[in-house]
Amino acid sequence: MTGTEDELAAALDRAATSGTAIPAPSSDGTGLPLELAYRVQHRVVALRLARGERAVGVKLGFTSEAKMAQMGVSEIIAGRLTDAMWFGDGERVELGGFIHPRIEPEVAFRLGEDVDLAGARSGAADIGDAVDAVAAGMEIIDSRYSGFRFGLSDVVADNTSAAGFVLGPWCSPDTEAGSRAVSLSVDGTVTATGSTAAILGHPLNALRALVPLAAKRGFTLPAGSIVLAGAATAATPLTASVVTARIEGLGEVSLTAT
Ligand code: OOG
Repeated sequence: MTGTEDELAAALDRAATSGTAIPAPSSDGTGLPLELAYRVQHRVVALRLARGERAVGVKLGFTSEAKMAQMGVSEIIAGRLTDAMWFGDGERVELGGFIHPRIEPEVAFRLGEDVDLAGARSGAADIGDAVDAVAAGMEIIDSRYSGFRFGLSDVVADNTSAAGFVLGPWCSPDTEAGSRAVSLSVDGTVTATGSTAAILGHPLNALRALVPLAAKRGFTLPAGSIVLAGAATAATPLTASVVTARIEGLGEVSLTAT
């Protein structure tokens, strides 16, 4: 990578706010250490928070084989969600501000209590016990990199392509989220199907995998945090259409892209 952490964070922020892609930092062949990539991500998120956005949760990436295969990446990553990314169920989403958005179905958890990452790291508590609600959701990803092409550290620096999300009605935390059929449809045509079992065997395993990652990379998980467990299917390009995700037992969620 050429340039400093601050320069890369500023370039990623400009790319997001202007809807103009930039080359991935690793494309110059120099590489970007993962540690540094998470520091860039923190700066990118800090720029959003400085504009008045509020941190509302965390998203996981590459928790399924389908996603790893689609993007050629094989390690779990995490990024931050803010209130500005949050669309209401059924809401209209303007595509104009995005670069090349894609959409994917997600299982969402809500944490009812602060997660003590130091304690959790030593295996003292199961983060699953902190979940107070679960829902079907969708995530809009929009890589700030040209051609949606990147290496692992590049996408971490780019806040893991996080660009938007929508949540369906919350269900009881006792609702079984494992081995549930998942589908995504665009104007009524199914574009992706899968099972929540593809998410590390069970979406709760993704939530558990977040704990050491969050502790290591300086994330916090306060009460009220939303956690997107990562897509069970490959992502679908988001074009002007009505998109609906259905997760058996959790219900459905939609948005209208225009
Ligand atoms: C990175 C984000 C991956 C997921 O659910 O696996 C992700 C990307 O594919 O651009 O959000």
